[in-house]
Amino acid sequence: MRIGITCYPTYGGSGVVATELGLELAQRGHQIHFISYSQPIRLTGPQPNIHYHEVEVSRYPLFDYPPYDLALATRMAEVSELYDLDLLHVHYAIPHSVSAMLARQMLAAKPRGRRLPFVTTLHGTDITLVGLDRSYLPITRFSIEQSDGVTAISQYLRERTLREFDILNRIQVIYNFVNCDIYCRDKQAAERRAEFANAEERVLVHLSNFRPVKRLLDVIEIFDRVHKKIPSKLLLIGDGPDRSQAEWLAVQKGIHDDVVFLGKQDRVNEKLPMADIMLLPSQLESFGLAALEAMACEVVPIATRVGGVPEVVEHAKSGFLADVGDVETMARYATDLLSDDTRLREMGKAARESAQSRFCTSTIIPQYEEFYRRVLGS
Ligand code: GMT
Repeated sequence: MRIGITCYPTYGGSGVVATELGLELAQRGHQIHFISYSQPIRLTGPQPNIHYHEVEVSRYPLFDYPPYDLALATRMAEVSELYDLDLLHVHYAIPHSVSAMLARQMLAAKPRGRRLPFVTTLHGTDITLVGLDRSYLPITRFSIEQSDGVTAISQYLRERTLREFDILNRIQVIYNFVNCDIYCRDKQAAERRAEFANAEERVLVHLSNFRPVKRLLDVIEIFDRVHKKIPSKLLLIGDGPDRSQAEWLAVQKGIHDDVVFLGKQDRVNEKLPMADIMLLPSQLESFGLAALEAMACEVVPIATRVGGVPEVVEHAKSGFLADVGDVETMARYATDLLSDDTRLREMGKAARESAQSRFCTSTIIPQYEEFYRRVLGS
């Protein structure tokens, strides 16, 4: 198939999923065309069957708000025509599904008009935060309803979308995935870990875009409590609005030297296996891709019992779940686990086993291929 993929190319779960999906589909022989305003962060270097088309948004003094959605729609239609795309797959409804809808209309209106179906994958904040804003809700609902196929990355998100958007179309759940051959505890992990921690220290990790929904300050609070009892380091992967507040909190608590801000990383698979535990104390997660990637690397997630996270992390088996803001309980789970080497390794293995058996690429990618075939009516 020839598939156009559009996503936010920046540091965020939906862009990561879209890029990894494109890479996996390309490996299976599909022609993948990424259409976006910059190259997705996990798209590093040239790869067979992968093409990238940049969307240029021209600036004009009149445009206080340059119309990216329109430039995107134009580029989508152009690329679809030039490369004879079978369909467009957009990740994150706003504004991508609106642009895809316009591109579909543009191609249909041509003299020898042709069908260009589009699939929308809902990721989370496009529904739970942004989508419920009154200024976006009607257009988001409309573009979802207009989609030729809609998928959601968890049951939670599917149900919430159906309930709050009162949407008529079918929404299929296709879970996020992880490539367990790439995400694993490789031999080099121990060497890399030695750069940050000595042999007696434990390593905790957090990976996100440091937005308020991730509750980065809770990560520091939890680590502070763990650090008082167990020699340890905290690795923070990512960057975003809450970084400087977190840095200050670490300074106030006197743990700044043991909190390492690694910044945005594109090879997360090389960083995660250095850790023993991942902290994900989010206010809300429709899925929690970071937890899944950690699990594949035998890193035990300690997360909040919110959104779709309980569909990914099984409490006391493949990780631990607690209430939002309950830093005491999360710190206790971490301290207890880090004090028991055998349990820590057993749970790490159970986490990987769960990631492998339920969310591996070999299970999930064929579900997307089947979904596309259905949308194309073949
Ligand atoms: O919150 C983020 O990390 C970014 C956001 C996005 O859409 O880019 O993530 C959402 O999609 C991820 C990939 O499907 C999910 O793993 C996250 O749980 C979801 N975030 C929220 O629901 C807050």
